[in-house]
Amino acid sequence: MNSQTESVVSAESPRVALINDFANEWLQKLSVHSEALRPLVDSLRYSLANGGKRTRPVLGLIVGEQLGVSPRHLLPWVLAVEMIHTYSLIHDDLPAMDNDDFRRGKPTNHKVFGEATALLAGDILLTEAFGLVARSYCGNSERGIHAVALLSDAAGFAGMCGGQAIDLNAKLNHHQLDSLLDLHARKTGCLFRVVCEGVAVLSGSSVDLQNRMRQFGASLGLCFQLADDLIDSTDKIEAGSVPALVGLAGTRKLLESESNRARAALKEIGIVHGPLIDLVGWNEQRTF
Ligand code: GRG
Repeated sequence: MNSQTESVVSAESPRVALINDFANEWLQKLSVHSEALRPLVDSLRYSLANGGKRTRPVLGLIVGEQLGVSPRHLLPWVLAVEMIHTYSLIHDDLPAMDNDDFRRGKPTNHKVFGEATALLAGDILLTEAFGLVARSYCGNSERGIHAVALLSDAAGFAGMCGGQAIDLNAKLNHHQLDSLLDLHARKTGCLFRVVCEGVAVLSGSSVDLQNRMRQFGASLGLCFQLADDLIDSTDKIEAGSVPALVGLAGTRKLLESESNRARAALKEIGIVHGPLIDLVGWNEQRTF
C-alpha cells in the first residue's frame, strides 16, 4: 500500500476528521433534558463517535469531490449512511442476532449499556438518519426526497435488512456462490451503493451518471465484503462464507475480478486515477 492509498482511510485523513466532527456535532445537538436520557446518549456516543474506519462516508465524500460537490453539502448525507451502518452493527451484535461480545476491540454496545438501551440506540440512529437527510436537503425537495427513497430501499426489505434476514435463515447453508453473493450485495453492498448513488442525486448529476455511480458503489461493496471474508479467514475459514465455498485462492481471485469491475465502472466515467481508484486498491490489500 502506498502512502497515498493509506491516507484515503487513515484516522488522520482530513475527510475522516470532517466526518468525526460532524458526528460529534450531531451528538451534541441531542437535548438531554432529563438525566434519564443520559445512558441512551452515552450509548449513541459509544458507537457513533468512536466509529470504525468510516469507509462509507469517506467513499461518499470522495465521490462528491469527483463530481465537484463540497464536503459541507454532503456531510449530512454521508453521516446518515454511517448512522444506518452503526445501527446495523449495534443490532447485529445483540443476542437475538449474532450475539457478539466485542466489536472494534471493545465490548459491544449492549454489553456496556444493556440490550434495551442498545436496541433504542439503533432505533434512534435509523430513524434520525432519515430526518437528517430530509431536513438537510429540503432546499431542493426533489433531490432530497429521491435520496430518502434510495436510503429506504438500501436499508430496508430489498436491502440490508432483507440481506440480514436471508443470512439468519440460511446460516451454514450457502451452497451456491450466486445466492451467497446476492446476500452480500444486499447486506453489505447496498450501503456502499447508496452512498455513491445518493451523492450523484444530491449533486444534480444526470441519470446516466447516477446509474454509473450506483454500479460502481455496488461493485465496491461486494469487494469490501470479499476483503472482509478474507480477513475473517486468517485463522479459520468460517462455514457459510465465500472462502468456505471457493477457497482462499478462489476468494482472492473473485476480489481481484470484482475490483477490476469497479475500476472499469470508473473508467467509463473518465476516472482512471485519484482517490476513488486508490480506495479500490486499498480495499483489495487491506488487512483490517
Ligand atoms: C441488524 C438490520 C441488521 C443488519 C445487520 C451490517 C450487518 C447487517 C451485520 C454486521 C455483520 C457483518 C460482518 C456485515 C457485513 C458488513 C460489514 C463488513 C460490516 C463491518 O463494516 P466495517 O468494516 O465496520 O466498515 P467499521 O467498524 O469499520 O465501521
